Amino acid sequence: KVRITIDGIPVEVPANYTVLQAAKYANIDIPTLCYLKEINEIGACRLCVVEIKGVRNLQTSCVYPVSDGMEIYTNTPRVREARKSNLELILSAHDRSCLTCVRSGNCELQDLSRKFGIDEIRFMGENIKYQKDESSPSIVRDPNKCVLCRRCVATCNNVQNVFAIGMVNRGFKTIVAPSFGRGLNESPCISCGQCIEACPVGAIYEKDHTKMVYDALLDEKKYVVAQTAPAVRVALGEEFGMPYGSIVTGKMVSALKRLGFDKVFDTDFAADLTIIEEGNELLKRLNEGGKLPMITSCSPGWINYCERYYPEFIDNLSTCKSPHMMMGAIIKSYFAEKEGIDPKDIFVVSIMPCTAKKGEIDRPQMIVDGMKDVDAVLTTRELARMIKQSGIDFVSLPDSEYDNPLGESSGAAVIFGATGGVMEAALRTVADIVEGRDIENFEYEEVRGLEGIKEAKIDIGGKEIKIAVANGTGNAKKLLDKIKNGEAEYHFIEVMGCPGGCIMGGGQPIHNPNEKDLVRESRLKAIYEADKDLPIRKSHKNPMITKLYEEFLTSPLGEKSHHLLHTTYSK
Ligand code: HC1
Repeated sequence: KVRITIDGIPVEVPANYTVLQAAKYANIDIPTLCYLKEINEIGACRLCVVEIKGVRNLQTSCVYPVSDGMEIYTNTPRVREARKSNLELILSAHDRSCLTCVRSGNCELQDLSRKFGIDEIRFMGENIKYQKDESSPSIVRDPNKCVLCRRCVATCNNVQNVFAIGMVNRGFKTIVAPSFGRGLNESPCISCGQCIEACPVGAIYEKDHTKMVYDALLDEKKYVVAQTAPAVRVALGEEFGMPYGSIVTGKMVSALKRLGFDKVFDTDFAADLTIIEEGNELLKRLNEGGKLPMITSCSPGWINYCERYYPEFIDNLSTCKSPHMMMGAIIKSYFAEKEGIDPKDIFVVSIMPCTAKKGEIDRPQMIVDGMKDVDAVLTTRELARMIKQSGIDFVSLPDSEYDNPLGESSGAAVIFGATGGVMEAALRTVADIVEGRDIENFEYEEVRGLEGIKEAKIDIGGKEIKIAVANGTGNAKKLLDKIKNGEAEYHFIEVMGCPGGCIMGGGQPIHNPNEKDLVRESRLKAIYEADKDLPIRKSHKNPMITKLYEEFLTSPLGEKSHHLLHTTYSK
């Protein structure tokens, strides 16, 4: 520990702290823009400058280490003037069309400008006009809004290990972009959207599908069906000022009905269906000598990563489509048949915490009988925007139930939204099938929590099953490298593309990323509470799933399942 003073207040802090950490500890607020805890600590924006006694120049507190006896001043006229000038310099080169910006009202730069009382900008920046990059099916890049903080670059490279974007050109011409002037679609981008969550401004955002959905809702010939992902229900409320991790399932269903959807189904139903198909696929591979370890396939960011970086593991991927794609296929076959609707008139909208799902719906391998399973994907943020635009008072909405026959689901399906959830859901079912009984002890604590990689050995019917769970593609890389190097062996692996799983997907409400830990833990807790609240907590106990097999699919991994619910990948 070292003893220091900050603005005259004596504090004792660990010797490895930076000045910024020490100030936070002393409840003194220092503004930051480029700083992203443990991910991007580079002192680039210079908004966090402080005065240190005996040191001539102002120092960036996010990278300056404390030392014993240090006297720090965070609020002198010199500090205030320097921060204001630095902010004005950033603003001078920024496209300040805030009124039409997707992040207006939730922009760190806007907040800082207000906080610093910026009423004029004294500098003339080099305002080069760049074209937006709209080449990706999921993500739009607008270099005019970029403040060069590098938070997206550090997240893409250091957290996700994707290396899709970097700093290109020099001086005033510097921008964040894929290399060689390429569009995101030609880069290794996996569409996970973690860059969006890291961006302090509106320089990266999801591709808009709201217009397409409004058009479908207005089209009298279209039968418009919504389905909602597990993780949306524990985050949507945040867009309306509700506490992190509020469970708003019933209000969300009410809002979708008010928006005019003909039916509101639950992707969780299809998560249960996925467990039946994937559980049986695992047992088949274990018993008949198929490719192991089997790796889950529900996260399209992860699938993109595997195809681009680890094609040698493609045969390890489960052939199951992700739950929302299975749901689309079932809506356009089973449900259409039952209701006597021409599937070509059905428009399926997935409400997802994910940006990669926007690209997943266009995969040619997913087309069934010439039709897309899902027609549009709205992120949690886009749905919130539609609700606000429609004048719906979300917080005071009553709860509504999902429609049936595709609205009933188990607790096992809800936990899909958190890292380890798909694994636990699969174990709940596979163990029951193998042991031929209703196992009471079905909460697998070993696979819960936010550790980047979790490993366990589970006894199922006297056989030891080695499992692993990775969240975030950076962790998936570490796990796959271990397997490749012969350092580890598993039977079954869950990979989710985003750190924390879908609860932290690239389509979720954006908060200051330095509050990420609290957000993640709150949503995680909510997911397991939602599981506990449900009367049925194992996928194979969902009566609507049993009915679906009886009335339509006949058997897991059967002919119809293969046609509708399974897919292939590109090497
Ligand atoms: Fe997910 Fe999934 S859990 S991938 O994280 O398997 O996006 O929530 O919808 O499809 O069910 C996301 C979440 C989601 C699918 C399911």
